[in-house]
Amino acid sequence: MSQVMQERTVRGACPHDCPDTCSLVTTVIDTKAVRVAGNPAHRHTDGALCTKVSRYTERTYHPERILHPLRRVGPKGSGQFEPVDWDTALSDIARRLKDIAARDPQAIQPYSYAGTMGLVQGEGMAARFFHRLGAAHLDRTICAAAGGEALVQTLGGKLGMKVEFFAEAKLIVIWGSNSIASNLHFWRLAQQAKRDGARLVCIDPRRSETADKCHEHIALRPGTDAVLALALMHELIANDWLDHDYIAQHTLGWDALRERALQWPPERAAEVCGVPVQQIVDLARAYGTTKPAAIRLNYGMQRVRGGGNAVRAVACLPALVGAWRHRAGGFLLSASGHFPVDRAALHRPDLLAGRTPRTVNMSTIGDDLLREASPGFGPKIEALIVYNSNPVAVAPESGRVVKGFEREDLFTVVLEHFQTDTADYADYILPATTQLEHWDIHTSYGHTDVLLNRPAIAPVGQSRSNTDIFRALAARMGFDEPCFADDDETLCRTAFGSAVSFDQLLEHGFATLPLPEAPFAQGGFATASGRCEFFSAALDAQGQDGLPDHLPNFETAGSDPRHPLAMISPPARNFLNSSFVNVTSLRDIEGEPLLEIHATDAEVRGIHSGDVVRIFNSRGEYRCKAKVSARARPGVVNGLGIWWRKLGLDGTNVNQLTSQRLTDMGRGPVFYDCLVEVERT
Ligand SMILES: Nc1nc2c(c(=O)[nH]1)N[C@H]1C(S)=C(S)[C@@H](COP(=O)(O)OP(=O)(O)OC[C@H]3O[C@@H](n4cnc5c(=O)[nH]c(N)nc54)[C@H](O)[C@@H]3O)O[C@H]1N2
Ligand SMILES: Nc1nc2c(c(=O)[nH]1)N[C@H]1C(S)=C(S)[C@@H](COP(=O)(O)OP(=O)(O)OC[C@H]3O[C@@H](n4cnc5c(=O)[nH]c(N)nc54)[C@H](O)[C@@H]3O)O[C@H]1N2
Ligand SMILES: [Mo]
Repeated sequence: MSQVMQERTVRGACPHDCPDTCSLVTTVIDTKAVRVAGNPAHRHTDGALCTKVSRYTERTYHPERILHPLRRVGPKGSGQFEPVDWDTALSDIARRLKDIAARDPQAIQPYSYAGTMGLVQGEGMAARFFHRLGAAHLDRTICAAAGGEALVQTLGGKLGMKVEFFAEAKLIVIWGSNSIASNLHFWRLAQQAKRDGARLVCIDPRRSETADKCHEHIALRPGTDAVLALALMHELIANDWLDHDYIAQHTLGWDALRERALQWPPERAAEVCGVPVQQIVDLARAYGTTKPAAIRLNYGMQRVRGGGNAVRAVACLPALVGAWRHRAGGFLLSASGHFPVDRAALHRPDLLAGRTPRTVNMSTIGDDLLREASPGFGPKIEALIVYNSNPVAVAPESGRVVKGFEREDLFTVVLEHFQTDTADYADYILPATTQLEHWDIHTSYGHTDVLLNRPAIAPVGQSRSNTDIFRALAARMGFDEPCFADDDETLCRTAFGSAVSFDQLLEHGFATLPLPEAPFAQGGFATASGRCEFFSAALDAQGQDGLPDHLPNFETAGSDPRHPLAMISPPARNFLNSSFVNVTSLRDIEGEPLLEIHATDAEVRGIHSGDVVRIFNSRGEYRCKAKVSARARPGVVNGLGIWWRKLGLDGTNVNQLTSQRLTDMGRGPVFYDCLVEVERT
């Protein structure tokens, strides 16, 4: 007797922290998702997905998926757990949180980032829960804080070109971004422009996959982008490749910026950046004389001390040449400021009822977990609720982070799909649903469409969505405000209110924001002055330099003879931060953790490809295999991440070496501002 198989498709959204935010079509047979594909009807996705997300079913049905709540039985970090039922887990967690909250709710620390970018499974119900509790706030700085603040201070928000028009540009500068790895759908547009005759220039210390495919690669030293931008300005001024009219009408602080830029002739900049003078001169000529010219930044350049200043310097360039006048000219780092999200309705800060809890910076969680109570800091952190993040692997200076998570007097709850490095340190692990199993609604930072994600299958095992877990915890804490009864579809509708048609989202899976084709063609910047602020009065008032400048790295090459090499640790193509590292087919493509090192640096150290090396500095050490490679420039080693510590050679990863110092703006981390030494073991 043959059974009739029920096949259907469900439209969704890729939840991952990537500028592309793809529209997904999941094929379900009976109750099982069998295929996840890109939606051909969504222009930006164009029916294509990256290798990672096309394996999404492998992740969802992974044999190591956590399927029921787990309670710790071994020592912290040993990863030994026993299954418990939901009722036992939730009641015990609520009891522990109530005890702490009775003393001071600020001792309870949420810790979350962008495991899912969804507005609902992100902070939708979680923020309500923590606001009502009066828990500490988390400053979510780990990725984009410096660049984000720089955009706010220059353009007035996370605003920029509409990505689709890059296809029409005649010059595309890809600056601090490995688009092929981390922004694949943008790369398709860049290729289209290239076929139509555009010149592509890549600015990156690493000879990335993207650099390979551009006409020109400028391999500057990490943390020297502001210098390069100022030298470009110098040449624009010297050759009068300026749009004087645009500058006069739509910018602020030109005379002062001009003076600063004139201090950076290409010869001086070339010394600091470690690149040939001619490359700077040629790029300036191309940028000054090609129309339309478009710059695609991503976040690579802002993970150093002067990251905010660097982004500001680059963000000034389009106004100087009037590139914004054309829809295919200008600049894009993030588009997320275009979305009219009603965060107050979603997050309900009114539940704080006048309380103003302290804020802990996620980028210094290592130090902060080890801090005692003090008047400046407030109470010692007694409980940590982690969701959508894997801090033990991704936060800087993991030696300190691990020490913090090891504290016997810290109560840690981790909502996860897998037993990550962080989950190993939990007192309770709560099994969370994946994107195929829950509702959500998404903005994007690389395009300007809203996407709806509908559940394709029922929760796997006993997993529950983040929202469901926080609703259940709220009930056990006795929080009886009606907002804790909102279901996920209601939360999806709340995110944009009437600003976006929910019917359209239900029907198509996405909705395009009605935006002008060229955001600043007639000025109209979102700053206080309405102009592109070369000079920022707001920064000046904070005691910062009001003009963009070069702030050398904390750890500049040559400053420490014991640690002469700079290390950067950008994303691996087949992982998404530390997500997917446990998906076998993707890990097989990446192979193993590697350190790319230039032949000259390898030779003086007697290092050959395949040797196990010890990478070390004053913060710690980490072992992996070396790969002698032209992808590394002299003086800079590349440790592509972010591997799970427990899958590495010695139970650590690159973040054992990175520091907890913070960027000039936004209190962000400085992952790529890190000196090391490397030796053969
Ligand atoms: N496949 C894949 N895609 C991803 C991710 C992933 O892990 N894997 N991560 C996602 C996330 S969270 C983010 S934030 C983005 C990150 O992606 P991007 O924003 O593109 O930023 P990074 O990957 O940090 O760095 C991009 C490039 O900047 C270079 N770089 C390092 N230091 C400097 C510098 O000082 N100056 C310049 N000009 N370049 C520098 C690096 O070598 C790298 O090639 O990508 C997202 N997409
Ligand atoms: N050395 C170095 N370190 C870095 C970086 C670097 O370039 N170099 N990049 C930094 C950057 S840009 C970022 S954004 C951070 C990223 O750091 P994180 O935001 O922590 O990202 P992931 O490592 O992907 O971990 C996300 C976790 O969330 C889980 N998750 C996904 N969806 C859900 C869900 O619906 N519910 C629950 N409960 N869990 C879910 C996943 O299983 C995964 O383990 O790392 C930073 N760390
Ligand atoms: Mo990120």
